[in-house]
Amino acid sequence: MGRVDRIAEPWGTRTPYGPGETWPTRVDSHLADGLTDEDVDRWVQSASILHSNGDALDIAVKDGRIVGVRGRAVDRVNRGRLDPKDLYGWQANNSRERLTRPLVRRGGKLVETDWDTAMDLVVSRTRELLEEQGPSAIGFYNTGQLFLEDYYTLGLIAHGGIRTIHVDGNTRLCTATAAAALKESFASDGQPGSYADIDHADVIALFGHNMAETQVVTWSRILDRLAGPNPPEVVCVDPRMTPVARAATVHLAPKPGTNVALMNGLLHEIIGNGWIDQDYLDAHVVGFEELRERVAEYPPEIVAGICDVPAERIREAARVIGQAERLLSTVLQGFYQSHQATAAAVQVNNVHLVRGMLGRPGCGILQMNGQPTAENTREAGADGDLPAFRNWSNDAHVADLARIWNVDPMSIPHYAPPTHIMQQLRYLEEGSIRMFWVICTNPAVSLPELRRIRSILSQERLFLVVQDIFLTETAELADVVLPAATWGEKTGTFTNADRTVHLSEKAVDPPGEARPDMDILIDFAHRLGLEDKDGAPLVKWSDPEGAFEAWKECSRGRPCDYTGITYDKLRGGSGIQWPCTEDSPDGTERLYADGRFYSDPEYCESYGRDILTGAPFEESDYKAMNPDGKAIIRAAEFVPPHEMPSRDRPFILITGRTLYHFHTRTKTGRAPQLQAAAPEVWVEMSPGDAGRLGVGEGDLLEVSTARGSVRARLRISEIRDGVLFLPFHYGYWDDPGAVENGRAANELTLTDWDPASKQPIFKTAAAAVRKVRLSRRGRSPAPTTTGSAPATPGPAPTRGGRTAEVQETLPADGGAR
Ligand SMILES: Nc1nc2c(c(=O)[nH]1)N[C@H]1C(S)=C(S)[C@@H](COP(=O)(O)OP(=O)(O)OC[C@H]3O[C@@H](n4cnc5c(=O)[nH]c(N)nc54)[C@H](O)[C@@H]3O)O[C@H]1N2
Ligand SMILES: Nc1nc2c(c(=O)[nH]1)N[C@H]1C(S)=C(S)[C@@H](COP(=O)(O)OP(=O)(O)OC[C@H]3O[C@@H](n4cnc5c(=O)[nH]c(N)nc54)[C@H](O)[C@@H]3O)O[C@H]1N2
Ligand SMILES: [Mo]
Repeated sequence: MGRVDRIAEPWGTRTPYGPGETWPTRVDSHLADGLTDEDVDRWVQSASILHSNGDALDIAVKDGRIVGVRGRAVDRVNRGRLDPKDLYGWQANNSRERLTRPLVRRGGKLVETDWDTAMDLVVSRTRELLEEQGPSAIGFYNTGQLFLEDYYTLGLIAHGGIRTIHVDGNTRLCTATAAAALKESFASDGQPGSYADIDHADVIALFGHNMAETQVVTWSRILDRLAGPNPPEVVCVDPRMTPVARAATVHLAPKPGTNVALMNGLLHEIIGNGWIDQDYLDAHVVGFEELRERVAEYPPEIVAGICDVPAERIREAARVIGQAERLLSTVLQGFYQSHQATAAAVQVNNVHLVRGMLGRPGCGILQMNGQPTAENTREAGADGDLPAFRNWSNDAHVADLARIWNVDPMSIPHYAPPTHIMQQLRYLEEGSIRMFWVICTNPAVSLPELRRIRSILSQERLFLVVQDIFLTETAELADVVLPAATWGEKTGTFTNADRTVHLSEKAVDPPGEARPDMDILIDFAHRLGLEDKDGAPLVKWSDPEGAFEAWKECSRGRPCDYTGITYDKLRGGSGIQWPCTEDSPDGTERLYADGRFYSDPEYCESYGRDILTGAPFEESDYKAMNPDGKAIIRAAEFVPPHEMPSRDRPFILITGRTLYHFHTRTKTGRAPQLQAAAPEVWVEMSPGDAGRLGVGEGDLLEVSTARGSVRARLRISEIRDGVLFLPFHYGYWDDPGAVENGRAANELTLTDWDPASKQPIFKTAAAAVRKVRLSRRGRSPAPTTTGSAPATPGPAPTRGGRTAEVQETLPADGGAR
């Protein structure tokens, strides 16, 4: 039993273990200052909501308020551990700045009102638009942070009730590429691997994934393997010296935007050296010849020139991956948020297919999620796809969904692909979308090219509805603001990146008149009078468990089959991995264990796309590949990023995260320990570049691109030369004055996306740097414990102090098992 400052030591105490052993437990808990376990009235089961890891926890309640959290030792995902955002982030629930009443715009200002007034306004505007312009005047933009039950309700209302094709989630910015890459390779979404693969792998490769900061607990699992006997080798592909890079056996730091060339180089070596499983390829895969021919054009010397990585290092990485016996790969935003996102992510799948490394312990692919419930956005169809991975271009799938919803198949829009958010923005700009309902996302900070976003969202002719828990930068622009209840204040389920479903129970009442998102949506549907084809209410449930039971029927027989799960089964024990059915009542650890894929043309979620142009394939093209039950290899050539550095803008700008904050900081910015650890935006630059520019630690710099500029203090870090990094967490809600000089990284990013997944490019832009002011004390607000660690010691180490102390209970203390 020990107390650890988890701001200073985010990964906590090591519990080493060896290959094939069970990861030991370590129970982390943090309570409000001065409280002990004895003070807690009750513990309520839940899971974390500030990343996709799915760490199971119990919420501590005292006097009707949340007062802390404790990890759940019984859970397969975290075995008791929690990350700093979860340990301290719950404090935001109790913030006095929570929205407690609906707001409507009157005379240019947002004023408080009652629910009837606000909802009647939304309903009457919806009705008008449906009559005047039809369903395509209405767009929904939601999130990866609601619960499964919310999404399924939203998908039904938007697709089956309003009948608009303009539905997307912020998952477009997040995991659209994960979904796209899985659809290309395996003909359906669905995470093949399991976190338990970490226990068995002898090589773990992380592609554009700073897991140490973004899935902190899963990284602790890798650190525990690294600290134990027979540790795995780690390969890291990231232009920054992240904690992952520091722990790596081989670190490749490519020029941003060159991932496809790098992957082709690795595949060139793997195939050239015969590190392939020909039997697996013959039995389970189509398309290998095309890949062999394509990657023949990418010997390490050529790739070294494109990526600016030594050829020998590429060979070394290929050797480690090629000779692995149990390879686990993870992929995230360094690959997904770039111009060839799907093409690059698919090459990681290809490595596993050519090596026959899927479906066995230690052999897994994690095309990661980012947000806590992004998986459910995709499953339930709130990202625009049809629920339960149904194929919108397969009429039989549409008819089947219509049967479940009891609507006419023709009323479910499927004449074209769902409108992704970047296209919706265009329609908003042109004025064909007139009502835009934003739920649980903050686009005025998180979308690219903010000047444009602000101008689109503040148009007079647009009716903007924002459903949030705080008055965000986006809510400030709304015509109606609906106050939501959130995690801890409502019940529901959600699914993490390795398909583990958790139940999160209501622990406390929401503040004021705030209401659960699902209740708001159902209220809207009833007020609008949405009906099924027999005139009964379209939405037939009124509580979360009712929604879950309805969803189970929708998922029956599909890859994400939930029919074997009940709320009761999720209570008390561990989360459960789908598919979970009568035949697999304990869930399914790994997909594709039998080498059979979901690619039967009648069953598959997608007929695929050209991964370079995004053009969808027809059913006949797909059938011609003969993929029935087999996985599909798709090769891709490298294409340079669209915006390259120039004389005027010589740097490549990348953006991303720090361990201590979540996105636009509406929650973590209100948790004192987290906010203090990373209080203000900074910019990272290499020692070489700083020397050439004559700037030093803490100097105030202006970073500018063709879109705008941002002022940030300098941290000289071990990022590669020629590259700048900005965290994207810092908007304007806690510093409105900063708009003038720019503080949000997305002032700088560009309106452009991957043609296949439509995921925007947040990880390459050409930028210039100018010195604004020298720092007297040489202080930068960047954390020292993370990817932003200083290149040379000096800056004061990031510490949390007494209020950041966390109780860690180790197996040796007894009781934690
Ligand atoms: N602490 C924290 N954790 C989070 C979140 C958070 O906001 N804060 N958000 C959650 C969400 S929604 C998401 S999506 C995930 C994101 O998790 P990650 O993808 O791990 O996070 P990022 O910082 O966006 O990007 C990862 C890395 O990509 C690298 N990179 C940039 N350009 C390139 C490139 O061209 N090639 C390669 N190979 N790498 C590149 C960056 O240097 C960065 O270290 O995190 C989740 N977890
Ligand atoms: N430059 C740059 N931009 C990026 C990225 C990047 O790496 N670089 N990453 C992208 C990625 S991967 C992501 S996921 C997005 C994230 O971008 P956003 O989704 O815009 O970020 P959040 O701050 O998580 O916004 C969630 C909002 O929902 C509110 N909220 C929280 N809980 C609830 C609830 O229960 N109900 C309701 N109704 N509201 C709630 C919060 O207060 C907050 O305003 O950013 C993207 N933008
Ligand atoms: Mo994300």
